[in-house]
Amino acid sequence: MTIKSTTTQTGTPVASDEHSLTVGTEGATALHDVYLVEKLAQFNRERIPERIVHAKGGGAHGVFEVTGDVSAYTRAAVFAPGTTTETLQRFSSVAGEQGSPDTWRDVRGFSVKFYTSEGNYDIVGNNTPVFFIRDGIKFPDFIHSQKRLPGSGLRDATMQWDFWTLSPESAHQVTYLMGDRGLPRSWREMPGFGSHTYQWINAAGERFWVKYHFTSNQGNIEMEGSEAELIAGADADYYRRDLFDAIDAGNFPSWDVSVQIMPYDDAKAYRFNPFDITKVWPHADYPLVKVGTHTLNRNPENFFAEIEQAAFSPANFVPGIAASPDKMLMARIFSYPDAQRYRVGTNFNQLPVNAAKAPVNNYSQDGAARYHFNATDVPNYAPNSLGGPVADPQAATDGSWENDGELVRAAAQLRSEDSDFGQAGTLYREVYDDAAKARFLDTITGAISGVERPEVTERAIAYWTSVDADLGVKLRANLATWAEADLLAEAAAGYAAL
Ligand code: HDE
Repeated sequence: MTIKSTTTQTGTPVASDEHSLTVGTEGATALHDVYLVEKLAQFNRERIPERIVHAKGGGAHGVFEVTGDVSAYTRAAVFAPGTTTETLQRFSSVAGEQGSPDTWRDVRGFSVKFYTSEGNYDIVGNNTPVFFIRDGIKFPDFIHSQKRLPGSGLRDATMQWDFWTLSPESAHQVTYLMGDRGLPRSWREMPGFGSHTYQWINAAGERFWVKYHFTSNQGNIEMEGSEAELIAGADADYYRRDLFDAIDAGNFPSWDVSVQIMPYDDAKAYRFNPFDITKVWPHADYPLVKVGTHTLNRNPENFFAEIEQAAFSPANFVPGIAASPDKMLMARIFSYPDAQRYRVGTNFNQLPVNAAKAPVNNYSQDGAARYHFNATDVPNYAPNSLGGPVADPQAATDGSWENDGELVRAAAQLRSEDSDFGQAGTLYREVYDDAAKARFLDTITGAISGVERPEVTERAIAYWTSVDADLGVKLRANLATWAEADLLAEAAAGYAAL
């Protein structure tokens, strides 16, 4: 094996990786030790800003294979019968920082990038079908309440429950979070959801509303709170390791990808607002239609290049797929590329992991760290008479829906069965069995017992009473028992200290 010479970033051989250039062996270090300066300066710049949410994660490359036929609903090439598309997936937790333990209770991110023949298509969802809020203007406040107090830098149950109980639309998602789904056994053994309602458009221009579901072929398996706490201490990277090891061993995880499809006009009178991300569409109304299978089969070779710099965005649509009038989705469509221009840099879409496999032609130019440039014979303005690329309204589909009315700042009108607590109550009563209900009660009791303002605790009891009256009664009793036990434990500790 020939050993290569170490060089500076500009290719000049370097003298040593062990000794700085000094005046004698005991003297001052020379500032013109170019390699030392370059090495330290480069090191200081290794980190880019972590994602403000979903900072801790992991991922892998994969493939999506269409097995069904949904061509009656969308003209998207990625979903055409028989199509195979390369993908990238990233999983994450939401609130913790980059080094935080994987097994802290949290919602998990579920992002998939499809490198389609018509450009990149991203589904950036979670392992829950709903979300805590329904208007993007509340997102920074919500995230602040889940992260750290500005003064102490500590996470704080009081502010979490203060925000949630003042934002009752959070009840459905908090019921998921505090239930078993808040602690998956691994990223492989959890489902994924696009969560929002999206628009599909078929070749005839007909529109449909859809919701994406990824069903794990490994099953949905969760862990107990006590086990998750132990693992959080013993192996903070438990999920990242599990995914990497499984793929490394050739044990490729896969998910069946399905959609719920709502005819365009059904949305007008549906019993729940179909564009409210705090609601699901019951499967009895809109059953799952299988589209294909997504399999992860290749680990990253360089985590930073392929996972940390990956830029997923709900703004990345392809012809045949578009947005819906979900206010959260519209806020996200602005937010993600904005975050990526800041976090990765203006030309983040030129990095290999983000670059489309379809041709990219437009009149944008320059910017920091630009790598690909338009050919010199192509003009840099449109319209032009020099044969530059031309926008094609037939090829593109913006998606559309009817709008009317004044500009307002107001909630959407409630449908016949819309309420903040209704679907949360159904989830608790009809989906959780008795054992899951008991674990749920213990989890919310534990979480609320950290609240330090009695009026917030009272509001939390009222919040869960609105979800389910019996749950409210049990919660009040459980909180009292736990408080008493804490007092007893404190008394015991005090006695032991004498
Ligand atoms: Fe995100 N979210 N989000 N989010 N989100 C980000 O994007 C944001 C929301 C989700 O693996 C950020 O590049 C706003 C819902 C995932 O790289 C940021 C709103 C859902 C990931 C951002 C939401 C998600 C993110 C952080 C309210 C599930 C990780 C840096 C309108 C349906 C993506 C970045 C990855 C990441 C903003 C709400 C999922 C700041 C403003 C709802 C899986 O742009």
